[in-house]
Amino acid sequence: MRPESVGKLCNAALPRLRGRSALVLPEYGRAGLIPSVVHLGLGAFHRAHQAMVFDRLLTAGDARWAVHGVAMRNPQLADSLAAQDGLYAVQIASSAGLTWQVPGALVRTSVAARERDQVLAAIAAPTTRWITLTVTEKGYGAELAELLVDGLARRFAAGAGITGITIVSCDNLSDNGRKLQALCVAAADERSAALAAWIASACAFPCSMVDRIVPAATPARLAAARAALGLEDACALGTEAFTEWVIERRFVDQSDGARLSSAGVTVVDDVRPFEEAKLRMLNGSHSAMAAIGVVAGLPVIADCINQPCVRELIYGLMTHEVAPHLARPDWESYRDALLARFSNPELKHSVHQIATDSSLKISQRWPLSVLGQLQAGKSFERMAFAAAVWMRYCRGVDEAGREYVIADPNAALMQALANQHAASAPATVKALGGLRQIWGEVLPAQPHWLARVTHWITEINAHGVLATTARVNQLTAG
Ligand code: CS2
Repeated sequence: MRPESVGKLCNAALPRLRGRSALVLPEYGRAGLIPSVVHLGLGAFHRAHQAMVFDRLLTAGDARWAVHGVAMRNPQLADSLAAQDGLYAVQIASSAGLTWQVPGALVRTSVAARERDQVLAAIAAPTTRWITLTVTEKGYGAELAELLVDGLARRFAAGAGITGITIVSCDNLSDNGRKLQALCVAAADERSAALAAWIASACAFPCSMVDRIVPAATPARLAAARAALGLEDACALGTEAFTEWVIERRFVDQSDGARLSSAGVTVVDDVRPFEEAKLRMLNGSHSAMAAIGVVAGLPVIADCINQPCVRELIYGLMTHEVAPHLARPDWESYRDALLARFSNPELKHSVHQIATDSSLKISQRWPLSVLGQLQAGKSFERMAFAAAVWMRYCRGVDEAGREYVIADPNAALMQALANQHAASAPATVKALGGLRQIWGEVLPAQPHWLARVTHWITEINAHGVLATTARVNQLTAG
């Protein structure tokens, strides 16, 4: 017998969901909402982070935060969301238990590669006030610049009375607002100096730090959504209770700052202390655990941090090698909160997901801590070990002999270098540790750094990653 068919999550199904326990639904009418925010990079993170802030603003009665979500290339999610009227369920896992929320901010979707004109029209629409972006580290190139500048040029061409847009990068890049502004202004300048000047002066590019752990959806999560809603939801996802958005006070409409604050966003003059702490403490630890987890065969972050030796390593890394160089004052409580977040058993955050694009992520996450330790004449053993595990990760085969795919634009190079030199730790370090786009200019020329990375590769090859983790802890104890 075929299983009884259940309906699909959509506007018409909302009344049926009212009254279910541990489920929060949109309390505002969605039908007449006109998008004021264009989001580029419609994926899990945006839907569990910025879209939920915009949902709070809509709930508070400010109708100007509905979202037109744009997938850059892949139509699958955008089409599934469109079939559900932009609705999806988010499972929120805290120590108090599991709750569900269906945010209602997403009211329209497009695919940039398929419906470019819709996206340009949305950027040019006078009702559009904001653009947010989660296009990942590798997204900040010519293709993005061209899309944004095409849209902004159309807006500019409308002439007198047109306002600029607040354009907010929500990717894990240091100085993300400045980088995006420079990219757009340079691309515009190739077409017209007037357009470039208008973008530079009329649009605002605040830097922002975003934080919420949002693992990619799994079939288990979709099944949990079906059980919780009594409906089919092809777009359900899971996240933690913690969420943080720190944004620079730099808006086209100055009153946006107060509005965002009322929805739980921290608006500051300088994002840097928050951004640095997040990139180096959270993301830095994540990348270290991702490499350890893949090579040692621990599938999710909670498996890694629940290994006492990994926990000790990450605690020591944050305390002794990362935090001394941060300006964020409350770093001890930030660290302790991170350890608790990493061990959230419900998240099931895949180490492979975090290891994706590692060649583009590490430069933001590790080298500045190592340089800080070098300058201070302090130990960087844990960082050297993390670098060594990453080089072992580049081989594409774990310690049990299982092969895995390295999802990275530089995968072919990484794998070739790692395997070509697998028999020699110094040669591995010379090849992979010499990649300046990852390690910068200084570290590839630091003999002590290279020697310690070489040492840990030798140890990993002899004893395995987890036993070597314990050795790093022993060496650095006391
Ligand atoms: C992770 C981040 O995949 C990764 O590289 O480190 O996505 C991390 O989960 C988020 O930045 C948390 O805010």
